[in-house]
Amino acid sequence: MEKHYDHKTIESKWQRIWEENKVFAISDDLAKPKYYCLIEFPYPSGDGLHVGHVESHVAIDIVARKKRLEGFNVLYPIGWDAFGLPTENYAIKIKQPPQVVTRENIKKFRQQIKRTGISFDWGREINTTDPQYFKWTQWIFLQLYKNNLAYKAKIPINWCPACKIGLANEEVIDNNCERCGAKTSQREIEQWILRITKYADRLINDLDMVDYLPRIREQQINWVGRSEGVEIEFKIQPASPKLQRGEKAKFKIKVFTTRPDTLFGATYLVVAPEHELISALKAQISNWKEVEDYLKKSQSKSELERQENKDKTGVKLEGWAAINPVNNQAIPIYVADYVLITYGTGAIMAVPAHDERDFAFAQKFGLEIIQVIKPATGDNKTDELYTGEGTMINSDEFNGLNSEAAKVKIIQKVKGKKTSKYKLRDWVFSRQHYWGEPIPIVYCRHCLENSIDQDTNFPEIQTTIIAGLEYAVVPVPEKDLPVTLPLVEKYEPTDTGESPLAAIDSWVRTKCPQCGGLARRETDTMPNWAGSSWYYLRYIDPRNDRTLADMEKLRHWTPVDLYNGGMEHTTLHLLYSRFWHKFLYDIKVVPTPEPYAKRISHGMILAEDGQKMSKSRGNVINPDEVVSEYGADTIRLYEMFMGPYEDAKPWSTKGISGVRRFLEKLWLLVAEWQENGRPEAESLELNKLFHKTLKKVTKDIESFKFNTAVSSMMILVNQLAREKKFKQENLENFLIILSCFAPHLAEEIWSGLGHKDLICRQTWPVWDENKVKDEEKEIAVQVNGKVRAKLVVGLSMSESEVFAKALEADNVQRYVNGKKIVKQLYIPGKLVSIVLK
Ligand code: ANZ
Ligand code: ZN
Repeated sequence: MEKHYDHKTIESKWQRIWEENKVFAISDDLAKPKYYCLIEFPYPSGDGLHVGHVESHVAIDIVARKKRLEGFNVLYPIGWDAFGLPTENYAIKIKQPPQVVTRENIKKFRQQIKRTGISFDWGREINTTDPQYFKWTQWIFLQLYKNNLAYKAKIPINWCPACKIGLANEEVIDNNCERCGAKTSQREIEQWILRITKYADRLINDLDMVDYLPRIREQQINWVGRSEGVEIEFKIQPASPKLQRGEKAKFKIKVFTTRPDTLFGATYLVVAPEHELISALKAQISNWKEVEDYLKKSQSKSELERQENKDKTGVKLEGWAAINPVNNQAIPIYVADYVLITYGTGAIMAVPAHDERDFAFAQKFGLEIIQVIKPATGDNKTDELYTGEGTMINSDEFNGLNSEAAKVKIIQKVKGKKTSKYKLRDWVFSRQHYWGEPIPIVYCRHCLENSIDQDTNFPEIQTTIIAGLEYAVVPVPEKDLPVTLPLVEKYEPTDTGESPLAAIDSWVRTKCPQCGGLARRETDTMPNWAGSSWYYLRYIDPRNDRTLADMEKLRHWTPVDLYNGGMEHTTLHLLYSRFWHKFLYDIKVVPTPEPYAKRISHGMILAEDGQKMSKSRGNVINPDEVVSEYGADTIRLYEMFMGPYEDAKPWSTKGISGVRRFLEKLWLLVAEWQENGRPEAESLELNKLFHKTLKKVTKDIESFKFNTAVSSMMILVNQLAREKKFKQENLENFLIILSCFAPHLAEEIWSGLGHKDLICRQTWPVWDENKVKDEEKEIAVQVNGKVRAKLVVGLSMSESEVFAKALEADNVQRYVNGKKIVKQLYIPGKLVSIVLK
């Protein structure tokens, strides 16, 4: 073996050998246990690969390689999430079709990824912009349409004047466009919308079937935002003269509340500015002009502004009153924009003594505040806001009950209807852009006329209005898919807000698939989320042209066993793809109700200055340069060594040199060991360390603690360098585990030892449990200087492991009890000392 570690030659050599031998293609042997691991497929931007991509690719590569060595049939695929606005904008700028730009970008990404030695099965590469792929994205849309889960509606959308695009709520951050930062406004246009709300309950409940990181799970639940409450009806009547006995109230209104126990404290009622009651009452609203002005003003505000507004605004509907059903009190009605039409029933009973927003409003407008709940313990100040549960007061026959019990009784008394409401809105699915999947719908005037003539024969058809004319909505037949994008000169969005496709007459005009008459195509395209909502299914059967993936294969491979992605888009991507998956499950196209059995996330890699890497800051690290200078094995090992996998961590050039030196040291020591005739007389200590390292790395990979796995391998190598004598068998076992992290170097040394087969085709080594048994000792745990517990710990346990174990001890927990720890100290083998504030 050469003494010089020449990463360039070694790395390209093994990459070529792996590729030529299709080493990472899945096996057809269905008897082998399967393991499907997945990274979020990258968006091939013009900027090329990012060190953040490398981080997650490598981490899951380590898992994939280990699983293969353990005898699993591993699917670890890669593809391209290639539709999207940056490509479209860049294409406009350089006057090249997005198709060409995408092809170039993918080429670059592919090369860059291959240089990092990831064990992807390249034979399954997919690309969301490939018509053979998006044919099935369109097919899924048609199934959604047929199942009444896709509909058109004119709704206010968030409009970005710079991108000229409609944005979903989640793409607007603080009233600014998520993409370009411009201030967004509201616009009403006809949009395709997917009825994700129908799946709201299952999107929460089925989380019990999967293993997601707790914060990811929580975000799913919060986004759906289920709230259990009650609808209560209030009668509406003229403020004066009062209704005569026996005379019926003309109007009723329903409010949604989560606190029916506070009904006696409801001192006014509020409707949202868009509530239909307002126009119904209009004729007898004596201050109509004032009301109308207010409605106009609130129209210009976005939902977010309205929710956040600190200074509550509103106008009383003079001339009307609502009747509180629990005590028949007449209370005033207000219109105020802190109540949203899109939530609950768009109307509330306001309880200023117990709700913060109502409290602020009542104070400003001088409205009555009646306290009806007092804290079960403690003092009782009536002029303060109290939002908790407690004991009922000022509530007639319910006084003295606790508020939980009163809830049930009050609901009974006023015949309230229990119901759940959700924060989740239906998914706005249309985009007015070129570079997306065309929505496979055609609009036909003839079909509309025909259906009117012979209405009995026609199935119920949906209609839509385009430029003032009514059309029948005709889904493109499945046999005519894919609906492809026309190749054109111009991709610029139009000022009218229509998709650039609308300007391409030859494409828009088409034959109606139902009647053969002249019809027009839908010109909106799908959002980026579409292609990524089902791609993991396509990897399983990427070239199938009869169905999106063969059911037998899906039965074998789904669900995905391990799914990794960044924290940023976790919530929506998971929500959308879980929704599609559940729908596909309902129509019996996939065999499981959930797509991903386990989900983890990696932390962001920051620049050396601790900031987010960005072109404008000029602090971006290009992985290509690092690979050239230090080698793929070094960048792989380094990124795993940087810190805990889920944490954000800054790049360090010093750190990467250190990792490179570690590999050089290992290389050299093996070369010298061979030169010296492979002396095998290892010490007992070293022998134990081999076994401990095997165990530690195995366990660490299984719990995604890659950084500590690397450091324990470093400790072993230091010991090898010191002792210089070790058994070949132990060295080889170590090389096998190292091959997950630094696969090129491991293959090269392995073959240098005389092996003809590949290291990545070996078997994961086992350790001797007798040799890893740790010496144990009893230590004392002190809290504020007093011994509170005794604890048995392993002497090799790390400080943080010992602290964690100490804090778990019952008696320690009792004393700590949520208090702030100001200092903790561990004297190995003796004592833990915890100092509380
Ligand atoms: C009376 C009440 C008394 C309320 C009280 C709260 C506390 P979550 O938990 O988010 O579902 N609400 C209902 N619909 C609304 C709308 N369209 N716009 C703004 N606010 C609305 O919140 C439910 C509570 O939010 C409801 O319960 C209602 O106020 C308000 F001490 O009713 B509550
Ligand atoms: Zn037709």
